[in-house]
Amino acid sequence: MQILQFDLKLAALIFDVDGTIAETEEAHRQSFNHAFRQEGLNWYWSTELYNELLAVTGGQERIRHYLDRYSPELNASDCLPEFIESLHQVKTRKFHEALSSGKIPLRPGVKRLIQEMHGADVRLGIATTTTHSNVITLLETSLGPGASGWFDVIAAGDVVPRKKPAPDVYHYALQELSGDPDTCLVIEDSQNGLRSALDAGLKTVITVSQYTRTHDFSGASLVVDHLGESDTPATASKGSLNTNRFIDLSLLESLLT
Ligand code: XBP
Ligand code: MG
Repeated sequence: MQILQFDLKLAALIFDVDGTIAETEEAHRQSFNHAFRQEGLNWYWSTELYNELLAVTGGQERIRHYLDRYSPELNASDCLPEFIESLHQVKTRKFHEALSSGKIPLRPGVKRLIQEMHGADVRLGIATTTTHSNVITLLETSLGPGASGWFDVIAAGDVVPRKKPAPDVYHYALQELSGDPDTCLVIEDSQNGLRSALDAGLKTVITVSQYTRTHDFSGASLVVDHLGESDTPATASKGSLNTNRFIDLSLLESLLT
């Protein structure tokens, strides 16, 4: 008896933001340090320390984790939540300046793949722990005015109670896309993001980024250095690109079966 193998069509593609759409974490780190200086704090997050702190997602949660770890005496203060929130607002304003300067380019293949999905009526989503306004500024600056409207859902920051690696943000994005997990895929860059997507039942492609080269990507359907362009081929460190030089709709659909 012949078993019919139906090729599944991709219904939705969900992108992570930081490290996936663009290499933004270095700008985040510099924005945090700007806020600390501006508020008269003698805190400094080096790249080595930031690499450790990135295990905690969410900028406010990261500041709180830093305090717990390095200045626990400050935790007694009962106005700490307001202090952290105002410090994070200073940081976010500085990060918006960095995004608006246009100096943070999209990673290879991101614009090409988003445009291909848009043209093929594959629904687009965003699932990120960063602040919602950061996403809008990044998309409108790098893809053009109105580009955030190409996305059927932009699930960001505090839209869910628990940030990555909890699956909440991917459950939320999938619900908003009214998608079937079997016909949706995720593009991520980090271990926390991969855990979040997998625990939401979503197959995931990893594009390794500046701060995630040593992460554990067990469970990913494919791990590549970037999404690739015709003149900048992608390289897979897990899984196969077949004869493809870059990630496109046909290769993504081959991962669904
Ligand atoms: C990465 C994060 C964010 C950023 C900082 O988000 O964990 O917290 O590091 O941005 P993702 P905020 O990879 O899920 O896009 O300060 O706005 O949180
Ligand atoms: Mg990320």
